[in-house]
Amino acid sequence: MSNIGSYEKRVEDFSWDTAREILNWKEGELLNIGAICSDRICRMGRGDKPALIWEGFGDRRSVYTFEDLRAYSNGFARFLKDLGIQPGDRVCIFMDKIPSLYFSFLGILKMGAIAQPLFSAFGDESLEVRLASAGTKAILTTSKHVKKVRKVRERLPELKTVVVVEGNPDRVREDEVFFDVEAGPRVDTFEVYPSGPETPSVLHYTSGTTGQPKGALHVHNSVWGQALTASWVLDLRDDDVYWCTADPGWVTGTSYGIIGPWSLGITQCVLDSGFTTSRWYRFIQDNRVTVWYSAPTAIRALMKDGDEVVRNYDLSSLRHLASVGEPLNPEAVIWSGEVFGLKFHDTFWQTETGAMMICNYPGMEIKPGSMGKPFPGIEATVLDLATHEPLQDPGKVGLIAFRPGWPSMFREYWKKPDVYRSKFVGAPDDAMPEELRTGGDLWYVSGDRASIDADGYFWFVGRDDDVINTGGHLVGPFEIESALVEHEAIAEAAAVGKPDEVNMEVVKAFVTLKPGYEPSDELELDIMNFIRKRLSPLAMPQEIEYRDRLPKTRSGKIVRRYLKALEWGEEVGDLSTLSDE
Ligand code: 6R9
Repeated sequence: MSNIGSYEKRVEDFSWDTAREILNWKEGELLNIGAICSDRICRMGRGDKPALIWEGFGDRRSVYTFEDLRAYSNGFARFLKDLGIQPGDRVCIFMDKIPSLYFSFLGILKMGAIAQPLFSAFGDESLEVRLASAGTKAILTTSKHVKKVRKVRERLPELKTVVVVEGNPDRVREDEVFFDVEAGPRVDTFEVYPSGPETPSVLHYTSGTTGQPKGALHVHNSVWGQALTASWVLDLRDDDVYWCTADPGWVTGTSYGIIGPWSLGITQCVLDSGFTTSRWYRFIQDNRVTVWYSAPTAIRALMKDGDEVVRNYDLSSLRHLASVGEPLNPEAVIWSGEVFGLKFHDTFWQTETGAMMICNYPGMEIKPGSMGKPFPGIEATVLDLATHEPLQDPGKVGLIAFRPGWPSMFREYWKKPDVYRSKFVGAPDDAMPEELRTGGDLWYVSGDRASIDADGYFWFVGRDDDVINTGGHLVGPFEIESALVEHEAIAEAAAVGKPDEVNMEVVKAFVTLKPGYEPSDELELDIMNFIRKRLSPLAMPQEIEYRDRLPKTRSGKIVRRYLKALEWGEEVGDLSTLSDE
């Protein structure tokens, strides 16, 4: 029997109190994610249980118990407090998936600051934009990545402290601090910050179509959504060994690579080495992984390497598989059923939603290609593209929307109240704050299109904007275009997603050159590297097309929509009619 049991019954009887019951959490108890994921598990007598099984490149392997997690997160909390970090300050975590990432994440929350995880493959420009926006006070990084911080530090007056948590202490500069939590004395007691449900916890940057990335701010109350979905969708149980393949630089890696599983006291494992099919299968085999949460791009890459290699490993420990981040194609669901004897269960959610929203549940029939049904307690619909009225007819395509008020909903875009407001429709502006808590008549509009079939299953259609989804990672075209026009040869640029067999989409750039520059393969490589270093390997265009001019609206805005339609072989319409709508 799965944790969820009957989906219909859970929908009928739903209350978020069930999350508190599962954790045995009583009203009046401390609500701090850092403590809930470590101290609380120890207090319940499970301190000796492995919390983190970590493997890196080569043969590096460590196992940490919940007691270790408690002591090392205390270590970070105490250290940051002694440095003068205040509750509410933003503390960035900029490192690979090393154990200190996990310890410091909980430590930051324990001392009341806001954790701002950033993907370690980000280049200096991606880093700078996000640190400047958040007014980040301190950054935790490693010798491997500190160079990128040094490059931008003088342009970030609010960034007071740079901490190197792993690497060579002798190479740390005078204006930086070295802190190796495992080398120091164990910190057995730390007075955890008395956060409440609405105390900010995590700040995740996510890309939109226009402007630079926005910081989605979450609060400690999110834990109820993350814990309950981890229990009912991932079906996590006490004796599981769980593997979430996502990096905590992205929301899946925090909501389901830290908070959800550890709030339930589940053992999880982390693989901090690049992707190869054999390494992944060996990791599952050696650690006897039972529940595996991954992404369509990874599944397609495994598929490409064939069925033969699967038979070289003993993957019989696996009992439940789930996926997130991009449309999960029916072939991948069917393939996994054949080779693993288990179907991947698709889940749909966003940085903004903080937890799973539309899912396939253990025990419910999977329709391959469908994202499943709304999580119990979540009111979901599709809205008419023009009128924003909920659509009644099955199969009609509209905008996926959710009734506000679920515990893990983002509470703001950092310092961008107008953009936040613009994500909600259905009520006058002044009704906003109160309605956000109660739901009222408001809908949160996700920015994705879908239809709902007669059985209530949701079918993903596509994004409603120009954001590029490459291998489950969102990249904003504006950020890429801004970086492109900083290249000496480029006059104008447009970035769009182009279809890709494994990654679903990859970035393609259309550029016009400044006088005196000629298109060449060499220039193309130079531009690609320029973006890879400044932004990230994900944002790097896989193809650059030189053009004499770019399609524009009458007022001179570049029309990405047109270029994208060309790439996808869709109807492009008559350019002369383009207006500024
Ligand atoms: C958790 C996460 C969110 C966007 C979302 C949508 C796409 C996520 C999906 C999916 C189709 C799924 N997306 N899950 N598309 N099927 N099951 O990925 O958060 O990085 O904010 O991305 O990803 O476009 O709006 P985030």
